[in-house]
Amino acid sequence: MKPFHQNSTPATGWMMAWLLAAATCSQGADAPILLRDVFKEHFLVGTAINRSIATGVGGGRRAQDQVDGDVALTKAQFNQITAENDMKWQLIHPREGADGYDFAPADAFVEFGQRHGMHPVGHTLVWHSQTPNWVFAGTIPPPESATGPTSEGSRREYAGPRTSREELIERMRDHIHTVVGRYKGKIKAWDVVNEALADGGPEKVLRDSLWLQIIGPDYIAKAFQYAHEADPDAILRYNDYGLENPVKIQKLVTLISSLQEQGVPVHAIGTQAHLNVSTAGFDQMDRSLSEIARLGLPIHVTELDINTASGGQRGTGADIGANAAATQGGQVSDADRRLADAYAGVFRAFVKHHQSVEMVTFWGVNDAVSWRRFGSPLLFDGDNRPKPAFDAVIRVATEARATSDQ
Ligand code: 9MR
Repeated sequence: MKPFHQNSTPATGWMMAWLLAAATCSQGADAPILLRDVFKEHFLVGTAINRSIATGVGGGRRAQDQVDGDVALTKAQFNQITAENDMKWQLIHPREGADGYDFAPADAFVEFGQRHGMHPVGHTLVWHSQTPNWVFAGTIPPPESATGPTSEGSRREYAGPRTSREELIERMRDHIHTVVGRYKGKIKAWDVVNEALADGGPEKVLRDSLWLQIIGPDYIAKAFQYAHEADPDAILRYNDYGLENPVKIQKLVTLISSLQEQGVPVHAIGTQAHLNVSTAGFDQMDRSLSEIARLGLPIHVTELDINTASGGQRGTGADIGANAAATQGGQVSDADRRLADAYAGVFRAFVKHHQSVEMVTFWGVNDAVSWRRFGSPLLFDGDNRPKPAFDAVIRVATEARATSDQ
């Protein structure tokens, strides 16, 4: 029995009627076609949402009518939501101390999910990125090796005097207990540790983050233990990118098997699936899911998108530093058709592995709000119109139902 159940929300209002009509498959069906419905026998279908969608307030990059459209599309198509940014440490806990939390945007996100019968997922408790400096700061001088660029070659998070192992553990425990405790029973799944695996060759398993340097490798087990203490019923995920790469999958197996041997409460694997149109497809995803499934845990596809920018066709990284370059250069030729083929392939793999895959979350509602917006990586364009990739994904569901009815 899968721990998540499906939920549907009635559609109301002219905006919804328009969206539902627009989202009807171009092959000419009468009823509106909704991702959350067509895959309801297989997995939840979700999306990351930004603050404008959660609060319904436009005015930044998206005008009010565009935000209204984004909200309507979210409510119509998806039954699960993830906070794209508002639960990251930098935003929810920017300052030290009990008064240092800023819960309002995260509360709005959770309420949005509750109001519309969608499962809200928490992202993310412990990450090397988007963690404010005060978390790592103290009086211990940093080692000399910590003053240049990181061994990952990316921007160093914080290079000043550091706190002690004991104090950082205490800060992490306070953060996790407070945040998970606040949403106990409301948020059913959490990304507890995000992107702790190193990129590159097999010799280094863990990313050389400040968490690792100051606490040591047991920071990961401790984070899961604290989250479990705060909400024993929550599904606790380990989440990472690049799990299409056999070397990275091997590191995942090393890390998770070791946590399992220690009895650490890791309940699901999150595979981000930030893919590229030249390599994404059935074979790549089938191989990746088969390997991850060997850990015996449910799989959540947590941040799905497929980049069609020609500058982004190498590698499977989700490092924000590399992203600017990865979305340059215009789109690959025949991008819409290639995107449709790639999405059809990965969804065929999700359906094949539906015993393991409990949830598939797109990283954004439409191309205009995507972190990779120049790579037009999603199923809906900036006006919330379904692209050929939407039709291709729906066809996979139709074929899967036809096969299971035979
Ligand atoms: O989509 C997010 C973007 O708005 C933020 O600026 C960025 C900051 O690091 O994080 C993006 O989301 C990331 C997610 O939290 C973790 N996996 C990689 C995602 C894309 O960078």
